[in-house]
Amino acid sequence: MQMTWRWYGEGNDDITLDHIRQIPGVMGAVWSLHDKVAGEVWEMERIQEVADQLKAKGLSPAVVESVNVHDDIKIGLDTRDGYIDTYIDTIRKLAKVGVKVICYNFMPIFDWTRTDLYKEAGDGSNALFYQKNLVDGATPQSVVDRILEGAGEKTMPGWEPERLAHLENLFTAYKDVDEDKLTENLKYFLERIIPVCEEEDVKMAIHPDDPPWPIFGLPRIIRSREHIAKFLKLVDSPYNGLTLCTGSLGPNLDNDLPGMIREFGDRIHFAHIRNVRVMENGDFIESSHRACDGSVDVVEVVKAYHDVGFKGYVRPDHGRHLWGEEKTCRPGYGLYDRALGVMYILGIWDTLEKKY
Ligand code: CS2
Ligand code: MN
Repeated sequence: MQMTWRWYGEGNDDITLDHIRQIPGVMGAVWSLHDKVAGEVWEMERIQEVADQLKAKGLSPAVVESVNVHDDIKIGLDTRDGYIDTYIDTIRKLAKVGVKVICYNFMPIFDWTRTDLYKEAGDGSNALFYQKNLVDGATPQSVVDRILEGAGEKTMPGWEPERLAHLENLFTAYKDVDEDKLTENLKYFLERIIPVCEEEDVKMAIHPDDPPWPIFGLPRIIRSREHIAKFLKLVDSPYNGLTLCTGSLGPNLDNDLPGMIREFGDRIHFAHIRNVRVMENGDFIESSHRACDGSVDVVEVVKAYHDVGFKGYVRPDHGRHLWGEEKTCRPGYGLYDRALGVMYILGIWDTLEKKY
């Protein structure tokens, strides 16, 4: 496996490339043009600029997370073809600087959803938290308000205030989109982009839904073994693959994560490894990567990757906020707990490889 680290870009992340290159084993930075909204053109000069910054520090630019998909594509509007053309243009440009994997998601309106960005964990640290009854019994607007208030000045992918200002219109636009329709629209998108990916040697890696169940009546279609098996058949090409995120699939305890890795291993291009502690009432908090701290058996997860001979990219997904860093870091993206996560994952991997 090839260890990477998510980086939000020069001037947009208080963790610098110099910090990142000092974390053992990290060979690449997972990047994006974070100021771009879904559907916008990515200029070649901007892409080249980031690739050069990474290469200057000895880091690979091979993984981009995310190139976001415009709502018109997910809803299936006539305007989708223009947005798909733009998406294809971005794939071709990214290929030119050595990008090999593009992570994206196909969740309507909301990306990952939490009710508290800084839940006290009891030891002075805090972490992202999901309280079920606050979503089940609440309006979408109240959840948006909670998240945007918690984020303060920081921008968070998937939670763009400009887009979410039109929440009611977005819900109206999605009113006829059920699971089947969303799946059909995903197939339409994939049928156009995957041939280009094959030509350019860029692998698409869809990110699972987080949390792995429908919220506010919106369909979610990448959230279980069955959904993933169906997704992979929509376009049966190695270029149509997965970002297997244990933290996103993990809150549903029925999801057998090592089993999924063994079954879908050759279609997993990007592994997000993270732990969550699921409580009896279904609430969950993000915990340290250590297996005994949460409900995801991270040791078994890494073992499964080892068993299938995983050669793809991996990153520690989110981390807790430690030692006061929540004052400066983006929610879930502090330095310390993710760095500890890297070391835990590599510790398991090296033991399995006996490369020491
Ligand atoms: C990420 C997602 O921070 C996160 O939870 O894993 O925002 C992820 O980048 C997207 O869902 C993928 O498009
Ligand atoms: Mn993830």
